[in-house]
Amino acid sequence: MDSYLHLGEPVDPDKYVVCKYRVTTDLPMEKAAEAIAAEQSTGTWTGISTLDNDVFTRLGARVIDISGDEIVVEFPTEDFSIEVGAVPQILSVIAGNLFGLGSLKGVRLEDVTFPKEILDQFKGPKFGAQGIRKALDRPEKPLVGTIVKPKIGLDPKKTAQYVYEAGSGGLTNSKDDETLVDQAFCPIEDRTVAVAEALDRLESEGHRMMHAINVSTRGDRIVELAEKVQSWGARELMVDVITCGFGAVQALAEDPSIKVPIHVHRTMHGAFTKDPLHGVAMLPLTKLTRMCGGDALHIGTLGVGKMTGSSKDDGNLAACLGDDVPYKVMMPVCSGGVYPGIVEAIVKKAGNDVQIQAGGGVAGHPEGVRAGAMGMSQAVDAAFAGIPKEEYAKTHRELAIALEKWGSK
Ligand code: RUB
Repeated sequence: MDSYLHLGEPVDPDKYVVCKYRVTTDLPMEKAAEAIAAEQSTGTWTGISTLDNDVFTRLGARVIDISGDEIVVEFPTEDFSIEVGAVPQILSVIAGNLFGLGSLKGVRLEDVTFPKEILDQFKGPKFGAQGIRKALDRPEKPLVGTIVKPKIGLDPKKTAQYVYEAGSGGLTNSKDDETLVDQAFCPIEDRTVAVAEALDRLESEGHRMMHAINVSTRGDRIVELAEKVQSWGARELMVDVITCGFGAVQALAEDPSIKVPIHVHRTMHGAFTKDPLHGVAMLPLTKLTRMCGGDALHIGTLGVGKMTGSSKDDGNLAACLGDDVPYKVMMPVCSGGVYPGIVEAIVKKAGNDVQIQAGGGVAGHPEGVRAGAMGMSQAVDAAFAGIPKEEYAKTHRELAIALEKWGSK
């Protein structure tokens, strides 16, 4: 039986799923790489009599590069299910048992690229960034939003009032937070109806806004819940993709009855994105979310907010916006410890194709939610116009107060 090592051989991006791993081990790197390739394709911890040469050659993974602690392993497309677009089996191959191999101290899936044959099995976003922009009538500027805070506790009426104040302060988006779905203190139907009324009121006053209602629930109920939430007036849905699964995003995105965008939160990602030497980087998660149809996805704050994980870009912006895949653009969402003083820094890194969101950075403004929203909206206007925030604050008091309270970067 030949080895899984094919070092130096050319990568064939049309016939293989190509993965980059970072490996920490006391083994020779060739041995560690072979252990990963074997475990994730045709091998196991010892030789087996039932593996013939033909199967090994056709289905065996191939280690094609080892550079320092990084290895590149390619998996034949035949190793993947012929179902139409199924992430679970893909993850079992590229991000499965390998993390538990005792011979390795750490393994991190840094990136994955899929051949056309697999990309074409997925439909991508139904609306995408442009669809969201069209619905908001905001063709160029960064979108600017808030997360209703406290993340749990407000009743439907107070939630709707928060949204109305935020929209009156100029925000384009608001959302439920990741832990709010259908609790007794804020039943999802009552919240959706009350928020829809607030959005209609804002529209009658000339302001377009979306609020994402969190429909994260069990897989066999999420479509039914989303259809109900949509019928109660929701203009956007939210799904916690890690806790619900990529299939949940895909089920909603591919369901013809769902006619509103899907905002994807990534809570729990930190369990495996945070450790630079073990787990899964955000980049593969971003690529899979776009494949499955997320219209907007949290990718962190590019190194300027509170959350770690994807503290710098790490290719996530390009994975949202790039035209190297056959899908609509997915709106990158920068959120987590955001306040007006760091909006300029985020726009400098992300450009204008971004949705910038602040929870505490709006609700914590000394003059309340509407002023907090105005501060964020003014910070985005300044960044979009290329005017330094300190200059803009001279004529925009809500921004000035926010800069005074939280400073800037
Ligand atoms: C941010 C918030 C979001 C975080 C999650 O609130 O509620 O859940 O964006 O972070 P605040 P990430 O603005 O008060 O920090 O997007 O990195 O998962």
